Amino acid sequence: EGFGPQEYTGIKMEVAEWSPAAKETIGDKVGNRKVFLVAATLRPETMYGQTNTFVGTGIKYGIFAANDKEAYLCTLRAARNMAFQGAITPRGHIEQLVEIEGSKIVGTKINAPFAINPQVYVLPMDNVLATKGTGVVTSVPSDSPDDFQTLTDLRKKPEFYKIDPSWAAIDPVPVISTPTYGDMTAPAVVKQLKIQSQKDTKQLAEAKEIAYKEGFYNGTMLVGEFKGQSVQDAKVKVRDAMIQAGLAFAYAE
Ligand code: A2H
Repeated sequence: EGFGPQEYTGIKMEVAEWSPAAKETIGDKVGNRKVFLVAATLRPETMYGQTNTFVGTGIKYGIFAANDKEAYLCTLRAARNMAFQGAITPRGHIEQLVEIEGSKIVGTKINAPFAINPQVYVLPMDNVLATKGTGVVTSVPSDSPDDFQTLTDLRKKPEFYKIDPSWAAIDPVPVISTPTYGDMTAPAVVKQLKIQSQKDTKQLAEAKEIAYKEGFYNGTMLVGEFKGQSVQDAKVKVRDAMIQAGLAFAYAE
């Protein structure tokens, strides 16, 4: 981090069913356009194991026209970047159809590209930064310590987080095997570092580093088209396959 642009994959997750609060805010403002939540990820090869999607409840999002047929939900900052990178057309121009708070998006059901669980719910995460990526984060609790700990917190205190427990019902899915941690790298690292909650941000940063390196350098795919291949090989192939299928695009910042 810190030097040069970060190359993300923008994952397009079509809305299958809006939460009641989102439905009310949106009304007929998006017209006939299909709406996609767009998440920024550095690990497209983990999308098989997506179990939720996270937003920040205090973050302001927009729904932006991407072209005549589609609209993207992300932060205004990300939409501007997309417009300058050509992911939103016409290049350099943005049209915001709706402004919506993260808290209202929670409970929305979306289609998760390439995932073993094809439909998942939007949930709140404390540590989503408005200043990074799109403000939307795919949850892959098998391989991301932050995602695993957030899911654990949400399951422990659904009332506190104002969620329906059924939205957090999908268990982590094994996607990548690593020699040191097995089929569930993130839960193993979280346990090893004795992390208790999302608020343990220092230990979570360390866990993220360990899990990322172990997965990238030593991981093997357990599922999908590139099963049996190394993560280093599969990463680019999964990304290209998703882009080819119209389910993702390159996003840098
Ligand atoms: B990654 P970097 Cl399986 N706020 O995707 C907080 N976190 C954000 C974010 C935001 N606004 N936007 C993206 N992210 C997360 C998958 C994943 C990720 C796995 C394992 C590790 C991992 C599934 N979540 O990231 O600061 C996204 O989570 C560890 C590096 O730009 C994105 O990739 O390095 C990652 O942080 C980008 O973090």
